[in-house]
Amino acid sequence: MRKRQPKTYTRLTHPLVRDARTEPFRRATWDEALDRVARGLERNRGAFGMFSCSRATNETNYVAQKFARVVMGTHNVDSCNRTCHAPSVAGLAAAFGSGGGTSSYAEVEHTDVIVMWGSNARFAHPIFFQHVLKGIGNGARMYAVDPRRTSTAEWAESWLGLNVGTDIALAHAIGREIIHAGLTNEAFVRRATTGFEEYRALVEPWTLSLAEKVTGVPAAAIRELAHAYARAERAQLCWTLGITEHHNGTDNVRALINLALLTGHVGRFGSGLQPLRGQNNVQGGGDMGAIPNRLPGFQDILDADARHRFESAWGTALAPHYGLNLTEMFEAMEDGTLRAVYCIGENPAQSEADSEQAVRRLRQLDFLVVQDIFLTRTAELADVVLPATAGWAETEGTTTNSERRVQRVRRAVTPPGEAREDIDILCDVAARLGHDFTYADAEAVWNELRSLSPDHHGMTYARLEEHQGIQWPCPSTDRLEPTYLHGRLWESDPARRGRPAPFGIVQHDPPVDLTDERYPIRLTTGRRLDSYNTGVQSGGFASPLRRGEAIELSPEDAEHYGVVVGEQVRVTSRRGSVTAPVWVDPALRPGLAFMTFHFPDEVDTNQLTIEANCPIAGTAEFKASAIRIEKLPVATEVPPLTGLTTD
Ligand SMILES: Nc1nc2c(c(=O)[nH]1)N[C@H]1C(S)=C(S)[C@@H](COP(=O)(O)OP(=O)(O)OC[C@H]3O[C@@H](n4cnc5c(=O)[nH]c(N)nc54)[C@H](O)[C@@H]3O)O[C@H]1N2
Ligand SMILES: Nc1nc2c(c(=O)[nH]1)N[C@H]1C(S)=C(S)[C@@H](COP(=O)(O)OP(=O)(O)OC[C@H]3O[C@@H](n4cnc5c(=O)[nH]c(N)nc54)[C@H](O)[C@@H]3O)O[C@H]1N2
Ligand SMILES: [Mo]
Repeated sequence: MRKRQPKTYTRLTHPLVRDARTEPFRRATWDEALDRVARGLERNRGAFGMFSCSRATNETNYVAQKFARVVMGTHNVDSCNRTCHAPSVAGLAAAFGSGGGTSSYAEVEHTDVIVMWGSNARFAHPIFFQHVLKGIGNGARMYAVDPRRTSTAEWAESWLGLNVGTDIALAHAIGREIIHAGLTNEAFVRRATTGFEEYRALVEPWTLSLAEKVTGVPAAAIRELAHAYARAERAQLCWTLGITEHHNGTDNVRALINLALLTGHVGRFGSGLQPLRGQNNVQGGGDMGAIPNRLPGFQDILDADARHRFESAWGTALAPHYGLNLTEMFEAMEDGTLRAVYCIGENPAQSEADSEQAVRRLRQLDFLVVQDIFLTRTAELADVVLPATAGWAETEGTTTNSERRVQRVRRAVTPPGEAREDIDILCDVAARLGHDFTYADAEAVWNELRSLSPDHHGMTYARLEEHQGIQWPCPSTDRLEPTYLHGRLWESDPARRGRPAPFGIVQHDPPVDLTDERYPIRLTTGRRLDSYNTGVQSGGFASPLRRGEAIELSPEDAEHYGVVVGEQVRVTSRRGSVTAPVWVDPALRPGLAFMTFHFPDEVDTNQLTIEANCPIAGTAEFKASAIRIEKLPVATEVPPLTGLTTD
């Protein structure tokens, strides 16, 4: 039987328009397309939202948020960070006042203990993982906390295979064990934190045996991790979506930060907290203000001084309140208060939880413009589609990785057809709406940002070149700061130490979508090494080393349901139903299933997921749905088993 070929996306080469959504697109000139965008936005003033692209440059993100705030008069601007690491930013900001990861990649090479918590970095952050491997080579011990025995976990000293959504229970038990074993860093706790007594009372009920019952992790393994982490001279706690993509993602993050506060594993070289960010420039997008609550340089919109600086630089009044985040923008589409969206390099029709609902809401818009490099499923819903150059290799600018390092990117290849740079397109629309957004080049955008963001002030293009990237904060043009954050917490002088970090008082709260007799299996979703997000940028090729979507089951469940590799099953959640072939993976424990969302054109996984959102960060619980599976009559062949994509 023929292998399923992933859908091929071809590059957009010219603008597309149509008069009605029922009509096919027709090719248009840039002038006509941009006029239509201007008209569509103008008539929806006051009901507008901007989705900004986390693969595009900092300069694009800066201009995109400025467009929303200055041209459209709204803080409704956001990006994929909302579906991803918004809880990390919120949790870190609540504890330390800044949402960035505290350490540098290379520090994992010079540390004693590395905890990879809900993070499959071997697949999703392979460059960082090279540093982890060097650290292990240098003698560091690595612990993996993940419901699946991932290919990251294969490298760990110990794998803590917890039940999905029980991370707070596990973290609290570790905290309690550290306290009871007398391993608290008392001097640090006293000087640099607040709320310890409340925290001690909070974790007290979480004995190792209660935690074992709730999390499924043997008490001895919890104890071992607690002792290793607390006794280590230096320790790095790294986490990703296994922590954040939950209805209580920010609470999860706070529970992990508590462990660093308890042991003093933050604010020193080799000790810190690393939320490995997702897309190449999602850190930068947020730093540039493409989020609804911060101006460029992570400056709070509610801070009147900061607001006034931007008001005088931009010559416009800025509302003293937060805008809607991505999740709230989708809700506002439902009730009709958001009627126009400018979507730059996002594919929410396939990446949002409960995608059927997301598509229905996008269809309800009065006007949708999509600016992308491919004709995505989201673009297929649009009124106007604008072809952009790729932020990678086709555009000048900078991006910021998850160790806060700003690096130059350059145009190395000629963009296809009539594709134009994201910034140029935005500036042309701004002009049509009466705003002069003229910039000579990307560097001019960057210099405007530098004049408004103290954290970026010292990073001229020339210096970025000279140092091969610079990490923020970089306030001065003649000095570099330490490569880790919050060293201040170790200062003996209280004035220099600044605001102490509060312990997060957060409770264990299981997933919203409960398993029961009708939906007995816990489905978690995530990534594979050989594919990228909704597959737009990685679809289009099949090889013997690559397989398409599958529902991955434990050997025990496969036997229980009487299904074998390649057999088609119906997978049903409380939201929807899809058909997918079975894959059997010994990395899974009974009762747990795994799917990616890389092949939504073949199997739309997000029809199954639940839009249960973290109330603080707005991130959906992609990591925990309840499903059932039913065997289908016809067997279908899937590509042969390979080591590469199994985890
Ligand atoms: N190859 C590849 N690399 C990528 C991407 C890609 O699509 N492909 N996407 C990029 C993006 S946008 C992002 S955000 C990152 C994501 O990078 P990761 O977060 O590492 O990737 P995921 O596979 O989504 O999830 C990580 C792990 O969380 C585990 N998990 C699920 N539920 C729980 C839970 O309740 N608790 C715990 N502790 N763990 C749980 C899963 O089993 C999974 O192994 O990857 C980036 N890099
Ligand atoms: N089930 C499930 N769903 C998930 C997740 C999960 O773990 N499970 N993870 C969530 C996460 S972490 C994320 S980040 C989201 C990702 O969600 P999205 O960001 O919506 O998905 P991508 O496939 O990354 O889409 C990126 C788009 O940007 C375009 N693009 C790339 N470069 C440029 C550029 O320079 N300019 C412009 N204009 N466009 C460009 C690409 O062509 C592509 O269409 O998915 C979320 N959805
Ligand atoms: Mo992400």
